[in-house]
Amino acid sequence: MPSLVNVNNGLSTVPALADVRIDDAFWAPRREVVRTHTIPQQERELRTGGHLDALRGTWRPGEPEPHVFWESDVAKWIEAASYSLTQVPDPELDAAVEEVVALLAGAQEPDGYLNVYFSQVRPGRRFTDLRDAHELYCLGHLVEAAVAHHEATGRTSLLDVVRRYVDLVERELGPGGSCDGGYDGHEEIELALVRLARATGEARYLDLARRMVDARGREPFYFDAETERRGDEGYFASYFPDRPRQVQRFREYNQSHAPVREQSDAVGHAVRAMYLYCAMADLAAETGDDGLRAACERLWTSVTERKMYLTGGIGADPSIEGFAGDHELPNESSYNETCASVGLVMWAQRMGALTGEGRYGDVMELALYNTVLAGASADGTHYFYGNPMASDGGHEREPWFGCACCPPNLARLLMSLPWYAYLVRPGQVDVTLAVGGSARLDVPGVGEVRLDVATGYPWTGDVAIDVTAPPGADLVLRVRIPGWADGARAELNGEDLPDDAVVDGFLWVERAWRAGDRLSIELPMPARRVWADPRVRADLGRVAVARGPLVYCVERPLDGSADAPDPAAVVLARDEPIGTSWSDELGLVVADLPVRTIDDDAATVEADGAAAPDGAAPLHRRTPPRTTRRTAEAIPYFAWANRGPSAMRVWLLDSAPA
Ligand code: FUB
Ligand code: ZN
Repeated sequence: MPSLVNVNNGLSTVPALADVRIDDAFWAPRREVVRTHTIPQQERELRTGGHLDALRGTWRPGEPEPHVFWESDVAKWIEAASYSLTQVPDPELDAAVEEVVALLAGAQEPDGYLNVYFSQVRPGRRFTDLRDAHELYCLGHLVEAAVAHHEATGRTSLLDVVRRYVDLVERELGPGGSCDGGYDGHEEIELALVRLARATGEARYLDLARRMVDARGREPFYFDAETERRGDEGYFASYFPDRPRQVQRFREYNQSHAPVREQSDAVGHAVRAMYLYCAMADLAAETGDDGLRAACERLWTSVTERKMYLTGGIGADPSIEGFAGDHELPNESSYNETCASVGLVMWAQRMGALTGEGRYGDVMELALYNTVLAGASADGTHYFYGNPMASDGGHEREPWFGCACCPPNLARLLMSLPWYAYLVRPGQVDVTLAVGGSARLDVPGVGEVRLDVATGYPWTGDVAIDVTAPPGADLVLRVRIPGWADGARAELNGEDLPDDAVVDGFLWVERAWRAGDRLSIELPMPARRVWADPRVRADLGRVAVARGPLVYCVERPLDGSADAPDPAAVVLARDEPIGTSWSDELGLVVADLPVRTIDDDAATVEADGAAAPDGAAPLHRRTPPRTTRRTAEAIPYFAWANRGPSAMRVWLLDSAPA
């Protein structure tokens, strides 16, 4: 059958990871922690937690079952490790990756099928529960891992495995196949197939991705048909007992409530949504599909203008790990899965590539520097699954989870950071994130361009870029100017650039670059107050603090190790300046907030002589609590919960002027 689409019509590409060096004071040490602590710790968890044993095929009835999507954890770890290997050679890690690849190859059935849960625990039931059982989701992660592994090592061992599996899936999803017209209940395979098409140049993978994207939500409804064929309620029946009665809610859960091109409201499980939207944006870029692009733009508005937390967290509703209604953004119960923000970063990058607009990079940066970074401890070995906006002390990061999707997702994102910093288009380079280091970029129509970037970001807003391009070649260099950066200034070789050089959120400089050319940008970074749309009921009367791309929070370690007020009792003064300073102890820029704290009961009651007859503090009283003027330290949100159990709040009480 002739292909419906061509590969590589997408006009933008990301750089090879090996061609970008990151050596700044912020990202370089954090990525080194991922390389030296996170990836090895996750390998240990995979070895001791059963993931690798399951691939050895030693499971016997009566033993604890392998998890239905363990392959995805293994795959994301291979992906992170492969990205790391492109940047720092590590024979030990390389050997571990090869061992795991060999285990995957050994677990593959002769016809290409690869999923140990169905091979061992439920033989004969493969592809009968696409809605719940995650087979194609796992395949998607395996495909991403295989492409990463191939690009890092040049080996095709894993790529060969996954291509055989994709061949099988292509047959089974096609006419007369066991799941003809199907698609997965957890999106991921679609974006992975686009990656596979780009890596191999084979358009049939794009066709398959588009078939699945377009089949989603159409009638006759695939998931009903497979439920009827299967004769039971599916793998997640016990988790969602209300599903038969709440048909619409559970169609929304996996975004199958309507054909994707007709969707406008971001609903359902947030990670599923992000991976679907990534695939839609990818397909729109590869094929020029305006219907998919328009849907992505509408969904973007829904997410970022009505359903996203200040920290770039998404998915307010824990019951579905997903979106709640418009402006429904509770603080204490906020879910904000780390994977969902990883997915948001991925989608934002794709939307920026598709449209060329800097506002997508603003959201990408927000999610990256706040929710995603908060997902791991400073030592890189403990993780948040959900990222609350407020806590009274009940949230601590854990070394691993029974459902361990987040830890390796975070690792693979941070190890592929260069893709989010640079984008190459014909005759043009976009710098979307200010990351110190250098990049060697092959720019169509220009040749090899080298950028050397020096910056103190995100602690300071200075960004200096030395540009080396082939003599005489015309190159457009675009640098994103974040929406928060009021008063940003830019100079080329010491000469001011005009304000109208900023278009679509990017500073544009087009010229035949000469040796020694330097572009210097200054992004003012005073601490700023932020208020929410009053329709966000949870934030009424509240204010938050941000500085540059970082959102701040007030934290009080419960062991009393810091002189910090109860974050719930902090009232931020409106009209006094917020100071900032570098803390050597924390290795962060902290904000010194002018606040009043609402004092504790005992002091108030005693001073007012308002105690109840038995001497206890009355529950309700006519005298207001006393307040004390003081300075409260706020730290970047990503850094909270690194000092033991702590109380924390992003949205503080606001002292509105009379
Ligand atoms: O279902 C696979 C992953 O596990 C999801 O993306 C996460 O939300 C977690 O449920
Ligand atoms: Zn997750």
